Amino acid sequence: VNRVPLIAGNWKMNLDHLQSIAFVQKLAWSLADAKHDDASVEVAVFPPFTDLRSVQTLVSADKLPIAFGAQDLSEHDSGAYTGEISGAFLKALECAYVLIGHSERRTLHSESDEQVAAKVSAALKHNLVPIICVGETSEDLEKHGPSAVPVAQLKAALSGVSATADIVVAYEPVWAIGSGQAATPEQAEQVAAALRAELRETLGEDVAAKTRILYGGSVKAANIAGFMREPNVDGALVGGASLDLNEFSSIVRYQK
Ligand code: G2H
Repeated sequence: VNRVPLIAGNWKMNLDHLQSIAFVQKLAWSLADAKHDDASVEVAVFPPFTDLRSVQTLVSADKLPIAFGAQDLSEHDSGAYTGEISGAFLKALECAYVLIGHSERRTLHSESDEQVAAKVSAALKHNLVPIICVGETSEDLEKHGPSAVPVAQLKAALSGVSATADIVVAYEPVWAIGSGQAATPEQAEQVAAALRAELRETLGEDVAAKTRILYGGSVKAANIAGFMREPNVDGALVGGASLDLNEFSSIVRYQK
């Protein structure tokens, strides 16, 4: 199975409105300059909710080869949920993807495995591709070894998922996020292989073979190639380095 690599930029709550729009336009120019082929590497950005409409307008008006998505969604469809954004709203904005269960959501907003699973189901119901984020803390790593916690998180997140679902998994060790201390490609591969085995067990061979597994945590232009050489790593979820156009463009243009 040929899995098209995905390079995804998680902007978190960083770029303001004008910066977001300028970034997408410049990224498009940079991809065009480099004769980027989106059939060989898919590029996606994850702006704050408030910039999704503007990004959609820009991308659709100029048919830019840039996918986009939201950083979170509500597990509910509609109703009295002040401040929440539903999958239906995101689909109406033509989002392709939605990040679910990023460690910052799990930690700072106490998102449980159950809530992550409910959000995954909500995303699929609205035809959004969930990017299911999993990862262990350094204490987890010491106590349980490299893949136990990410695999358990994935298992929980898949509880309402059917064997035909279109999903992406992102392995982001918490100790590597924003720390400058990325995992080694071998560490990423070891966990990615365990996550693929879990997909095989839970959803079957077809989903396991087609699902892209990303590595995230201090990815930059200088280390992307090593991750992309690993057979079970199919792309990257990039935080800090996705805010710098040259750095992000270089990541997209990685050479194995
Ligand atoms: C992990 C990652 C992006 P960074 O949060 O999701 O961020 O690349 O800054 O470690």
